Amino acid sequence: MEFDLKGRFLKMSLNITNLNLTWNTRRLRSLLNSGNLRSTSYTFLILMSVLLYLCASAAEAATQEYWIAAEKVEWNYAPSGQNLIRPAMGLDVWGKALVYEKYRYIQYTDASYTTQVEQPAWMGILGPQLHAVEGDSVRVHFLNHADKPLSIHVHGLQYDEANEGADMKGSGAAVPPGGRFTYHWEADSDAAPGPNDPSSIVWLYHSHVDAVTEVYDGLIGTIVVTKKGMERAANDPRPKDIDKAFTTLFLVFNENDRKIVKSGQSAEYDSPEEAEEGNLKHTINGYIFGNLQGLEVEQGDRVRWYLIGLGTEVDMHTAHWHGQTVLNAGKRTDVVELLPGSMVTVDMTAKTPGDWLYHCHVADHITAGMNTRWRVIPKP
Ligand SMILES: [Cu+2]
Repeated sequence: MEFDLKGRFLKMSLNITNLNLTWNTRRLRSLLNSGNLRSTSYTFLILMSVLLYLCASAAEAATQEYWIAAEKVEWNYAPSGQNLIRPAMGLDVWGKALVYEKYRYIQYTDASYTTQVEQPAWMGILGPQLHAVEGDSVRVHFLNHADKPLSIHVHGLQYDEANEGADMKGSGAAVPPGGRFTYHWEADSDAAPGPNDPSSIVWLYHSHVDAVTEVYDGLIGTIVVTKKGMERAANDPRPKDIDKAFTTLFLVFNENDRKIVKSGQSAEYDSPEEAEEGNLKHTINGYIFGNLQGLEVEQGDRVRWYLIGLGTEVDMHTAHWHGQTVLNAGKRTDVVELLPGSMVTVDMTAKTPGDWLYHCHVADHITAGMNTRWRVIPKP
């Protein structure tokens, strides 16, 4: 079943206009017959204005279309096998097992689901970042390539119950293995940046059949909504007032009782307590101890950071940049608090060249490897 709030609205308007047209053609003829030319011109002008307005609205309303599959993957929390922040300390108990069975959202170019859309390295485990401009419709064609029912539930955008992707409401709430569903969302004004927001804001999407399990599976992505008029071009919904954007997810993946595919070093723990701790992967975008790579900007770049927090009670994170402050809803800081489910968008202009730490400021999380680097390359 397809449901499109905006499409329906436009169709209804056009139908009403058609009725008016019929009515007005008749009226026009009778007016012409009666010789009342002033009224005729007036009616004609109104009619043309309505038609022009409707054509303009139709041209502006874009539909952003995406093809996303859920797939089973092997995920390595530290592909380098090293602690890249403090090499001498190693990966400690968190390095005893590194590769786990996970699920991911993978973007494809079209309905054939044959050509994957490449993602930059810094996105890590995140699913594709979707984009829309305020007023756009979003259609996500979802194919479940995995082995259990999954869904896509989006935050922030407008949808009806059939497109909630959760709560056992219709076939979109649990797409079976091999099944497909097209989600219809509206990036209306309630999904767009508010008065204290920058020109674009970030929203989460994730699987919501068994939401807790599926977040730990890795089925997490984001959608960015740009304020109307701030898009780069008609075919580029990204905001035009920044040079670079990064999205970072702070999440302690709980791998206890999950399936380890391959042992990173030696999965033999000294005690059950150590095993339990070792299976808590304190990640930024699914990587620990500096294994998240590619957060690079040039000196002078206007950089936007979309920050996401997810998880449980241990997931009280404080994202901290060395070397640069950020503007958070008009307030200056270099630490941003993130609770599970948080979505925060902050801006900076990268001033000082350097190889800077970017880490969670919670003491236990620093020890467990929730850290990486972001680099400011000097302008030649
Ligand atoms: Cu933390």
